[in-house]
Amino acid sequence: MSDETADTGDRKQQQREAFRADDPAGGPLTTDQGVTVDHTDDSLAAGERGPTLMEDFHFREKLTHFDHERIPERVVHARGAGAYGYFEPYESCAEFTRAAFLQDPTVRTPVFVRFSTVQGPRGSADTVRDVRGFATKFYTSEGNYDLVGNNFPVFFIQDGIKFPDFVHAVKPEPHNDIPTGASAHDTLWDFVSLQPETLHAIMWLMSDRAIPRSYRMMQGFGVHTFRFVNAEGRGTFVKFHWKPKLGVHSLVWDEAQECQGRNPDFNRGDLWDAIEAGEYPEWELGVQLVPEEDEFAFDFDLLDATKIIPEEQVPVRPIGRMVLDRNPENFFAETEQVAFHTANVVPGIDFTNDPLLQARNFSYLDTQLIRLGGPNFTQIPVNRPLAPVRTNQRDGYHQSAVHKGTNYFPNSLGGGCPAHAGVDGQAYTHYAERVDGAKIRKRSESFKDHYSQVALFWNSMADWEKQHIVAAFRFELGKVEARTVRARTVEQLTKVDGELAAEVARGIGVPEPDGTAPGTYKSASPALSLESLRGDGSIRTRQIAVLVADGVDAEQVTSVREALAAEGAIVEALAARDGTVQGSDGEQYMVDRALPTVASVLYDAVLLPGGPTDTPSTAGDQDAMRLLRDAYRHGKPVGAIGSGVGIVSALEPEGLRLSTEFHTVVADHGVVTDTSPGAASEEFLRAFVGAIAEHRFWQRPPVRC
Ligand code: HDE
Repeated sequence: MSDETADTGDRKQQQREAFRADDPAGGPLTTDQGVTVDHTDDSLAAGERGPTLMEDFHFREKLTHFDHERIPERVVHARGAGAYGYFEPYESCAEFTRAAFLQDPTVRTPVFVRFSTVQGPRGSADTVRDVRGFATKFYTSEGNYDLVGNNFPVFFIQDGIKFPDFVHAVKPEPHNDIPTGASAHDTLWDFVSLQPETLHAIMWLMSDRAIPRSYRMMQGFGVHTFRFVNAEGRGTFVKFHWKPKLGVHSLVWDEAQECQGRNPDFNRGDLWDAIEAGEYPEWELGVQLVPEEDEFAFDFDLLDATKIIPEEQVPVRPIGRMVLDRNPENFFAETEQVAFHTANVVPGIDFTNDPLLQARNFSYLDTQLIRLGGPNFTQIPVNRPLAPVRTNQRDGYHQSAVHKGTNYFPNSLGGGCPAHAGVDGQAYTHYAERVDGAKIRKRSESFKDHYSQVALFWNSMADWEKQHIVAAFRFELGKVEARTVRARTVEQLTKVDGELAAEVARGIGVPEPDGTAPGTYKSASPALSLESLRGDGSIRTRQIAVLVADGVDAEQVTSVREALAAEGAIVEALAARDGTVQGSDGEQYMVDRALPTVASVLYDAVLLPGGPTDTPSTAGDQDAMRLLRDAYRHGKPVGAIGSGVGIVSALEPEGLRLSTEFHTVVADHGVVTDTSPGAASEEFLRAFVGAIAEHRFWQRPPVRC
């Protein structure tokens, strides 16, 4: 029904050719020394069946280089995907910060963003239950600024000294290196049950935020309270928020698990394909600003990274937008070697005494020295600032600059260069915060409330979100072998909300706690619910499966396809076999994919077209019917036209009740039917597009979560 698949193949080939054309030399294969090689398929040997010779420098060089191709993966956030783009502010933020890239709406600052999962190794699947990293490098005119955030606004611990403990607990267990990319195991929950400061982030981890539909559809947060500093030296506390234009959407857990097998590259492929297709993902950068004098105006500590500032208390103020419009050309060179660091700041952005942030300011440089093999990783193109770099740092592994002149300061022999910036306001000056105190190892009393905001999050969830959270707790704790750990976690949950604790306990075979009364903490923040983050109602880049078979009304399919494509959706015709199907008009129509190669979890919605008289043979295809059933169970929109409506009735054992009302077009819990034959009506298309924009229909019985 289309020749898009062929187009994709051609596009990839064109890309390869373009990369080749980039090589100015063209020319034949050489060694690393530039010596031309005429033969790379057989090693140099003493006779046809003889031993390989040491003097085969080409063979030795080739294998040696191969043996050294890998560098240590990141200890956390090992698996990721990156893209280039730009950031532009909406207006000058000079009132709060002197950062140059936040002053002028006509100035675009290039960025590189890397999204990641945390627990799994480089080769793990994308759709695991996990936090997602959201790290942005701004190549500003004043040097590189890195905003190294996550898609949760809170972290699991308050002080960085606990990071190795937390990461050891969540990573695979040391004796057997199991599980990969999963948190459902004893050591994590042992740690959680003993360390209640983890609970707030754990609630986010149990929520649908931990299984995003797409990197393009998740929020990002700077997590810590940072400090803006303006030209007069006045500081303002700031929290950073990224909000996706496409809205925040998630998978359901059952689907996420299947997707790990069907397409382990689900999220990275989605980002890559969208950018290749010119559907550039976009986020709005927002800030919550708190004047210095209000530092103690909250019932939590601004320096505590396990707390949010509720948006109802301090609204998020949009200050700019970021667009990602270019894929990297080489994953290793760019995405693997990019080195983010929380201490990469520019004038106008400063730190606070958040003990988690302070620890990060040590850790990132340290980790890069081991990963990238020495101190010169800032010379790697993806890490190199666009701003001029003039230092007296010299030599070291992988030095690629040829430095000239003096290498110390002060000097007279080098003309005093590079000189200090002087007092013209260009240089980075640390915010002169007054600090005094005794040297102690002690957590501040103001960090001690570990429950109120966990309850705030729980109270803010819609009913379906609460059901998903309970199901996630049951899944995770149900995999914990140690019953004492299960019970201790439930005990912790009783301090958040009695009903939550009881619901979890019921599913995992531990005694229900006494006192199942609703929690002590009553407040809610509607901004935390996915209900309030649906986006702009567009269906751009949503993947729609159209199930076709011989006898299908091809004209109808073409008209729906065109209508959905006009809304920006990506439509694929799926049939039992690749190749063509015979339309009701007797013509052959191309299909995009064979059903055995795909699955419902790879699509956002399903459409069943009809035939002019009979139900097309889709109904007899097991793969097609499975795809339809899975889509329905996962709450996805289902559309059916004409005799396609008959096929949808196969969902009745799943709980579907097709309406008996006498209306041609009926939309019921995301099942949109049009019983009239022929081209799809405007009314049907409107209702189907609306259902796709809604994303999922949680009230539909029973959505598997
Ligand atoms: Fe990280 N973190 N982190 N982290 N983190 C790393 O740096 C660390 C924390 C985050 O795509 C490492 O280059 C400590 C919070 C992202 O390359 C390492 C602590 C947040 C990425 C490190 C934290 C993050 C990292 C591993 C507690 C959200 C991936 C490789 C004090 C605000 C960046 C590397 C990329 C990576 C240390 C806590 C986000 C080991 C010690 C909180 C997105 O340095």
